[in-house]
Amino acid sequence: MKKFYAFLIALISFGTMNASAQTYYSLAEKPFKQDWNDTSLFTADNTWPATLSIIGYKGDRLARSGASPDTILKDGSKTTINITRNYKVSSITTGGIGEFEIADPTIALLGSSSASAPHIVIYLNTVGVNFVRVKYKLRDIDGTIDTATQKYALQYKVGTDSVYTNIPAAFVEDATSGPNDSSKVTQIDVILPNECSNKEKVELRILTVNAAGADEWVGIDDIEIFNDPTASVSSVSLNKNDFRISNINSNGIFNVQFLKSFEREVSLQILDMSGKLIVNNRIKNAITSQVEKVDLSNQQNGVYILRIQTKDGIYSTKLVK
Ligand SMILES: [Ca+2]
Ligand SMILES: [Ca+2]
Ligand SMILES: [Ca+2]
Ligand SMILES: [Ca+2]
Repeated sequence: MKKFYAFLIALISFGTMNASAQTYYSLAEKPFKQDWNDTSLFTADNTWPATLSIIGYKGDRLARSGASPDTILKDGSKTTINITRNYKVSSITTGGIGEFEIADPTIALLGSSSASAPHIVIYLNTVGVNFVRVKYKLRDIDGTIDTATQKYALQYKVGTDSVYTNIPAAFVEDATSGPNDSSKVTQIDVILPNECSNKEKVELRILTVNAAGADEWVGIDDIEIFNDPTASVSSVSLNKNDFRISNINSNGIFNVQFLKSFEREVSLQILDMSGKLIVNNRIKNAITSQVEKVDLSNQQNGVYILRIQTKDGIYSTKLVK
């Protein structure tokens, strides 16, 4: 019996050690950047150096074939850790995660029956950071005859959360072109929800699922994650002419009018300058001319941030009450 308890304790402490061994990259110190252009980062297959603060998983049995990755929220950290180094061509058909030493080096994911939901997890410490902005490129690097509808999702998990939360503005319906084409690049640019701010442990997951038919390799490249302290007008990726903001009375009632229609869900948020979320509206179908009222009449006079996130990017501006 004693032996059994000793074994249990050993198991528990091993589990704890394992978890704490991960390096949560401190964004307060400096921006996180990874372009994979150093082709000597990986020194062994299936090993992700702790200094990367990224681990790739095969996601074995995490999703059924053809599922949409935004619906897969289960943790995948018990699935196989995977990276195969030094690929030179995209004709490789082994599913999982590859390091490609091509003209612009990158890591890339390929779904398959065994790699049912390949993904990478980025480990972050956001203490001292109010606005976490995340940018990366999804690159079709697969110029073979293979062609699939290769969906991609971005998700987050905070602290001891057991499941991930999906970020609709970062969802991609198909990151690939083809057959016989590898030109498509999709730029993702989102600011994380406020619950990801000021946390010791934030896990970001970029995931695809084994698609119907022969999957295509998609690179996850030029990853940049940084503190965007004011989320100011200079950092927008949407055209300011897509919106008309009007202050309809001095009590802090504003109208936000959409001057174009947006596909999928749009989020409209108001934050104070400390990053606290005051208004969080999710708009299912934003259509041209639609008006959303924002009521700050119960708030103190001051400067607020209006942030609109769509699948096409972010629009952000200041509101003064
Ligand atoms: Ca690169
Ligand atoms: Ca290499
Ligand atoms: Ca392709
Ligand atoms: Ca497939």
